[in-house]
Amino acid sequence: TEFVGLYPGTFDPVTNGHLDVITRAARICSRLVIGVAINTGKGPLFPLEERVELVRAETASIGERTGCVVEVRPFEGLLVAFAREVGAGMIVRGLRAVTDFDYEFQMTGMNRRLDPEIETVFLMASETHQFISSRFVKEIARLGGDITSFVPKLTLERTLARVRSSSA
Ligand code: COD
Repeated sequence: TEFVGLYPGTFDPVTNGHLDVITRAARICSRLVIGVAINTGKGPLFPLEERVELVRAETASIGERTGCVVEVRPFEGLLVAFAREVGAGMIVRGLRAVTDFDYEFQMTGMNRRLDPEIETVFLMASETHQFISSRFVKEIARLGGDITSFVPKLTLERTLARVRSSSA
């Protein structure tokens, strides 16, 4: 039987922390949909199309390595509605230290109220990737710091290009 998971996020940009969670999720799902949210509220550095393109490129080999069918799709609107649309019974979230807890706790509770049949599960990244956040990756890049160990290769190039063009 199919076991479909949905991993939603802003992915602005995708980091090694996200890839770690995606790899773990791919090992426990037969199909994994990675939902890239429009999320205009966060004022993203990358337009939606490029966030989708980067997540696609950086996750291309994960499906082959795990045997899971990995799909990357943009979405707008309610997360639980998108989960239903793609047939996912499980929402996957990554959990970092205590700071993530309050936000994730509220989100899980609200989503459960909206659709009690969809479970949210939390996965932890490895110790090397646990502390990475898209927000700090962008800040460090803007300030001229080295982000090579935080993001995959194509994303690194694109982030540096974006930061350069936005400060010019
Ligand atoms: N280690 C482990 N996990 C990590 C790491 C790391 N280093 N970095 C990120 N993660 C996890 C995050 O905790 C999160 O679970 C996931 O990876 C994605 O992270 P982001 O930052 O790209 O995504 P978010 O948190 O901005 O995504 C928010 C959503 C888009 C899911 C949310 O806004 C949403 O559901 N929007 C749709 C509208 C909706 O339904 N709203 C009501 C919600 S109750």
